[in-house]
Amino acid sequence: QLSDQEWKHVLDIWTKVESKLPEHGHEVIIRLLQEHPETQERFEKFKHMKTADEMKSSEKMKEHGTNVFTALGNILKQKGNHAEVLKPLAKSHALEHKIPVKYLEFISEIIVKVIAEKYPADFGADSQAAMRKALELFRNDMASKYKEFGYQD
Ligand code: CLN
Repeated sequence: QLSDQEWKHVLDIWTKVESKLPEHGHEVIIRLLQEHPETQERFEKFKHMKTADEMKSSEKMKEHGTNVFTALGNILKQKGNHAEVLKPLAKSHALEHKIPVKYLEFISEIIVKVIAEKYPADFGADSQAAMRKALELFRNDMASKYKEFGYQD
């Protein structure tokens, strides 16, 4: 679990992210697919895309980035009491999309990297550490739900 101070770091930086949420969400998805091409195969609607330019001009991908970042923001705002919000997400990612926890690690690293690039002055070492911890908590709780749903990656 995170301390009050750590949650404050997480939610303060998330307020900045929300000022350009669709753009940042879009960028994270593009970077994920570029850096970890195996993740692209999981997306029926994106797996045909060949270049980063194609991804950048895709409104569909931007919309997906928006959905992912909106869902993540809703989870972070629960400050760890996220069981209810997490459940449908764990269910779809385990049973429908078949997403290994490893891929959640990939996207977590990219989220921290992209925020650090966009907001260097507001995302210092303490905030980065707090965000990493929040994303780790999210992943651990996703992993336990995966088990409940009988999904092994
Ligand atoms: Fe995801 C769909 C939130 C990481 C693969 N994802 C969705 C939806 C989200 C969402 C909301 C739509 C509703 C639903 O199906 O459920 N995803 C998140 C959040 C994270 C996340 C929050 C982590 C921060 N998702 C991932 C990855 C994984 C993945 C670990 C592969 C690489 S990143 N997600 C999917 C896929 C879909 C999806 C394949 C279905 C997309 C579609 O066809 O519409």
